[in-house]
Amino acid sequence: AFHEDVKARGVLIVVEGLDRAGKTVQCQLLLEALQQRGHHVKYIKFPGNTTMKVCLGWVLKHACSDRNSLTGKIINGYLQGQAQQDDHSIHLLFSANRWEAAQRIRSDLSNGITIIVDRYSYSGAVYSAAKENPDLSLEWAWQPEVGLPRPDLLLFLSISAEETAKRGGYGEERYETNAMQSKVRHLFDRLLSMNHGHDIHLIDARFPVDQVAKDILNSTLGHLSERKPLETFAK
Ligand code: DGP
Ligand code: NA
Ligand code: NA
Repeated sequence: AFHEDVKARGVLIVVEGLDRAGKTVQCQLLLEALQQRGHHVKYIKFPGNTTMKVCLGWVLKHACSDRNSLTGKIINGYLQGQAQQDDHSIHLLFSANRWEAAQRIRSDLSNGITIIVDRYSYSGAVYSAAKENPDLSLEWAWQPEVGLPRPDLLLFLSISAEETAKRGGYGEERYETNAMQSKVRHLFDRLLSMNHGHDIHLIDARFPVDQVAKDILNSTLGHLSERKPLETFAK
């Protein structure tokens, strides 16, 4: 029976990248493409309860993270600049927001549902480390992620901070400045070069939406028959 469960499990796919790399739109297109191929797919957006500027209606319809969770509300106020938080404290709240969803991710996967995750532990570590608080290194920032479900596939939408800045004015959110985004990009590169033991596909996100979507789908199709047990982020 154990082997039957493993065989039937869904695939955990994470999409990461800078603000305005196109993650949410690409998550939507991937979800639709996989559904058309007959897969049972869900979408989760982290952090929960942020202001959704892209595809608002679609996100609200499909997102299964708890947008009104306790941590989601605090994170939202922080991102909107309505509340100050100690760097470590808000870091742990972002992580807690992912831990709140961990059990549901596990059970959905074991029920054969493939999950597309819009930002995950990688954003968690790099956005906090980019603050250059001397007591908050990338290594420290990664630790609360240890033990969370490890994705089968990480799709990194690769684009420079300069390129995303050209995509129109940033919104009002706390981290949406050029200086912050270039630090974030640098730290993403550092974090991705550490071996997490899973596949990472760099997707060139400078191309038009349709081409990026094609690259993402091609990267994903090879992973849908994966039958290994779900792993967690190791120490
Ligand atoms: P988004 O709705 O995807 O644009 O995310 C909102 C902002 O929050 C974005 O600038 C990235 C940042 N962010 C996402 N996850 C985390 C996290 O775990 N920790 C920190 N510090 N920032 C995060
Ligand atoms: Na954002
Ligand atoms: Na987004």
